Order: sequence, then C-alpha cells, then structure tokens
Amino acid sequence: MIERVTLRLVEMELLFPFETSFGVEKRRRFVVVEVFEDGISGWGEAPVSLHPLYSYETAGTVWSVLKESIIPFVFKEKIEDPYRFHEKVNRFRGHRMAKASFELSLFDLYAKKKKEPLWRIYGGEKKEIEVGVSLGIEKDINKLFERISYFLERNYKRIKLKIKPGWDLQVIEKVRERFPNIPLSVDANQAYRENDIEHIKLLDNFNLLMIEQPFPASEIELHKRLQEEINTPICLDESVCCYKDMERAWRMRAMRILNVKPSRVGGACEVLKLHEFAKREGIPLWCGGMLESGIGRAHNLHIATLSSFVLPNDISENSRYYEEDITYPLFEITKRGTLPLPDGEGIGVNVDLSFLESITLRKEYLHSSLT
Ligand code: OSB
Ligand code: MG
Repeated sequence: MIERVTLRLVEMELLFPFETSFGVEKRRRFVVVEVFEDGISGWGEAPVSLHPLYSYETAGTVWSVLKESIIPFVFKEKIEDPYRFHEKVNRFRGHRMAKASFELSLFDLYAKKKKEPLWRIYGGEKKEIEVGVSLGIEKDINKLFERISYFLERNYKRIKLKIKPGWDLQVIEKVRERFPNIPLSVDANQAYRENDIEHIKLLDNFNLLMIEQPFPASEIELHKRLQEEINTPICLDESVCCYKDMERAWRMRAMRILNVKPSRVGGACEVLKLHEFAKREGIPLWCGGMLESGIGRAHNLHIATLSSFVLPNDISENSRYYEEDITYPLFEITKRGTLPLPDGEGIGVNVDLSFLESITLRKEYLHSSLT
C-alpha cells in the first residue's frame, strides 16, 4: 500500500525563452509527485505551464485535484496498481495531467518493485529513441538559422518550428532556401482560424513532414477540411485527449499523424490504448514534449519504445532546456540522433534530492493514515 505521497511545486529557469503562439515562457512552474512504499519512491511530473494556455490545467489545478480528490481516493480504495488506478480514476472528469502525474509515479514504483525498466513493462521494443527538436519563435530569422544549425550539428533528426500568424510562410520559405533537404515540420498550437485556411494551404509547398495542430482543439471538422486540400499530413496534438478522440479524428480523416503526450492523455494506460489502435490502423505516432524535467523526459522515453512510435520524438537532451536538472545521469544524444534508454529499474534515472529541494517552492506530505 502507498504509505505516503509528497507533492512538490517546483520552479526551473529555462536556458532560453521559449516562444510559441501562446506567448513566451522563461521559467517553468510544475508539480512533481513522489509516491512512497516500502522504502521505494516512484516519480511523476505534471508538466504544466504558468498559465492555462496549452490546456486549462496549471500547477494550481493539478495540486488541488491531486490533494483534494485523487490522493484521498487512492488512499481510501487502497490503490497501488497503475492499471487499477487508470480504471478507477475515471470517475473524476478531465484533469488528465494531474491523473497522468500520479499514474506515472505508480508505474515507476511498480516497475521498481518488479526490478524491471519501465519500457519492458509497457512492452516496448527499442533500446534507443530517435529524437527531433522543437524550436520556438525567434526575434529574427538569423537567430533561427543559428539555432537550426546548432541542433543539426548535434544530430537531431527533425526540426520542428513553432509558427503563428506573422511568423509562418515567409519564415518557412527562407528556412527551406537555406536548408533545402532537412526533415522539417511546423506546430501552430491552435493559432489559426477558419478564414486562414487559404493562407495555411500554402504551407503545402515546402515539403514539410507535417503541420501540427493549426486550429483550435475542438475544431476537428476544420482540420478535416484542410487535410482534404493539402498533401502534407496534419498532425493533431491538443485535439486528442483520449483514445476516443483519436478514433474519431482518424475516422473523420482529420489527421494522418498523432503527437502523443502521456501527460495530455492521462497517462501510460491511455497511451497503450492509442498504441493498439495505431498499430491496427497503421497510424504513425511520435511522443511530444512539454519542456519536462528529467522525470517526465525519462517517462516519455520509455513510452516512445512502443512500436507504433515511428517518427522522431520531441524528447531532447536535458541540456536543450535546462542548465541543471532534477535527475541524473543526464540524457545525451548519440551520433545517430538518438537517446539511449537508461537500463535501470523503473524510469531508470535517479532523482537528485538536494537539487530538487533547492528548487522546491512548496512541499506537502500526504499520509494514508490521515484520511
Ligand atoms: O505543442 O508540442 C507542443 C512545449 C510546451 C507546450 C506545447 C508544446 C511544446 C513543445 C516542446 O513543442 C517540445 C519539447 O518538450 O521539447
Ligand atoms: Mg504541439
């Protein structure tokens, strides 16, 4: 039985500001979950942003839903098995990042108790993961060229550029002139509207691997209309929060590729369902990222070992975003543009408790005996 849960509100400074169509992020404030049983800790992370822009979840909502609802429920029902957690926690609506952070910490614990690396628990089939990099909006195009060159030299296998109205066609055109053959994709984070369709269609001329989430999350029909008129595959991110969302979008032909984030869909059990469907239907998947600390990064790496994750993943070296990180050893990219799976038990990386303490703004212990 889970004896104790520790919630930590953690703040980490980004090495570089990260700008998307939502705005600029300079630091992250997110929640780290530690579940504790029999002297073993399981770790999870809710990679929320300061404000409800990517989704409605923030550190505040994650904290309160975990503390007021999920954790008391887990203690009351004596849940320690991540599969059972996934089934039971369904009674609470939404709040998938909060659920995912807890479920993934249970998975880490579960794998550690079995003395197995997490990827083996999931049935993964890879020893290293191909990675790409996601580059934010820059002040000028030369700065962007510099960033692209830097990450190509580090062997990242795909460059994804954030776009928004005013930072799109002209930028992509210049990038294509300068780098005619690199694997390139774009991500709009919902920035366009129905009357932008004609404009967005012109992105079809740049041999992009995909166009990620051009329209608002609920606009499946709009994505379908765009996909009918362009050859470049549309990839959904924010629109798909569960298996049902994926099935609907796929059957409607609103997407040809899916970005899977365990934290967006509520954890690894839901990812396993997406994976089974993707395998049956031949849908190419890849694992997205949310500027995670080393904890979430390790979880994402294990998830990406599943065989339907066939495209380069947004899982970068820790040093892409942070000067120092909560976990060690740090992930380092190989010449092949991959991150090797850590072979330790559970997530396979260690938590640097003293560093974690030094960046913790708020901490709370929840004990099973007190509920
Ligand atoms: O849309 O994929 C996204 C970061 C924060 C919020 C949303 C997204 C992103 C990224 C970064 O693209 C990917 C990464 O963690 O490297
Ligand atoms: Mg995205």
